[in-house]
Amino acid sequence: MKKVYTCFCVEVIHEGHLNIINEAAKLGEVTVGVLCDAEMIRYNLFPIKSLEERMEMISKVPNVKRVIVQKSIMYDDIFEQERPDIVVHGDDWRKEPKNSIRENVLENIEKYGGELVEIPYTYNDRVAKIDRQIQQKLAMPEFRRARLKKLLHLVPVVKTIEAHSGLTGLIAEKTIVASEQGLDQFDAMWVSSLCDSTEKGKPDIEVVDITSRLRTINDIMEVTTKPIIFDGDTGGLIDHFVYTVRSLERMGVSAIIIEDKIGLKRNSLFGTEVEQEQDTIEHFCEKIRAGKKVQLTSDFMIIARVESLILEKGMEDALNRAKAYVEAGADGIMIHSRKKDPTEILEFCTKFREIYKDIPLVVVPTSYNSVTEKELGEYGVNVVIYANQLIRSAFPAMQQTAIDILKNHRALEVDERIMPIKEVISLIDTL
Ligand code: SPV
Ligand code: MG
Repeated sequence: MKKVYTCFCVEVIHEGHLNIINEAAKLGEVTVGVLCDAEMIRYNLFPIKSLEERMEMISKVPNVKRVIVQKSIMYDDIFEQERPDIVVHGDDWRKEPKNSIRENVLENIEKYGGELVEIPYTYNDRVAKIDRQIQQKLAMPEFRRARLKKLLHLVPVVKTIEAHSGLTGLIAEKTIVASEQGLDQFDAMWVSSLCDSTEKGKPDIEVVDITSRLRTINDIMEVTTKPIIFDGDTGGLIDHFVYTVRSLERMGVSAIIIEDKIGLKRNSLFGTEVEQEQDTIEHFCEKIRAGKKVQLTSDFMIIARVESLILEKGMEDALNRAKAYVEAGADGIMIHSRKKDPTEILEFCTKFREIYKDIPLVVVPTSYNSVTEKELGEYGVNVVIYANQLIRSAFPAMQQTAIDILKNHRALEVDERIMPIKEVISLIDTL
């Protein structure tokens, strides 16, 4: 009997999967590799069922002889371990970025021998409906809200990118790249006060009211499934903050980050160039406690943002405040800096981790942007937020196009570098 291998990263078994297994069984004895959770996430498939449940589901399918865990989306370990005679896969992996997995299989076949058999992919209304049902489940508030806490256990660093509209939400949701190590994508979205305000042509001073901010979140939620971390600025008055917590939690937002400033809030990247007042530890702790008291689920997180380094109050102040906020019930700490190099952030992380091993740490490497996610992870960072790069890339591109049309009195000159209309209209899926 030939050893036939196929990998599954699915939540339900539909007729297309059964077809692949049945075809594989005609070629020999079938082993199915079930992709582990961490790799499912990198593949942009957040697991709804646990690994054990997925393995059990597949082991019940007729014609499956063995079920094993596949630990990487790439097949190197599988070839080394299993030496399959035949790898079977649906033929839907020829386009980017999935083609890198296909190439990896072909490279391994060249190295170890074997054969690749591709089965025509089944796509019909029934299969499409199942795909849509899974997407819908992922988008439901209960599931989306809980996803951030799950991610904190599943990935080394939660890679988070800002979204300020449905369109940027789609970019955060769907962008996926391939490298030799496998596939990669963003894990979560940051609804930045800076970008949400900028998008509306307003300064980042809490002038965009909460109703409007919630509408932005709703636009993003309509077209995405990934978890949302909301930039709650100062959180406002405590009496108002509790309502914000309730609204966000009900919508399915996973976390709010509030910063320890009071009065007219200005963007942190101004630092001490403008007047900004830090809240007292006592008052800010009261706000955290009030928020924690009203939330109804254990999934929602209130993360406290320490502005001591931004306001040049020193490392000791930053650490004291972080400790006080954790003791008041904060589910995580965000530490911010506007220095060009990450030294003070890394020092804070090292010292914080000496006290708290597990409290999530969040950073926003806008100024100190040479540091990598991996390096930050090694210092105990759990969430890295790319807070404003999408709006900063869109704005100059749009501005240049406006300038060029004005200069040329026509749009011909800009046409080459802008997205073809055909692509724009097919960018958005219809139901
Ligand atoms: C935001 O994105 O709005 C933030 C991060 O709060 S920062 O702009 O760096 O203050
Ligand atoms: Mg902000």
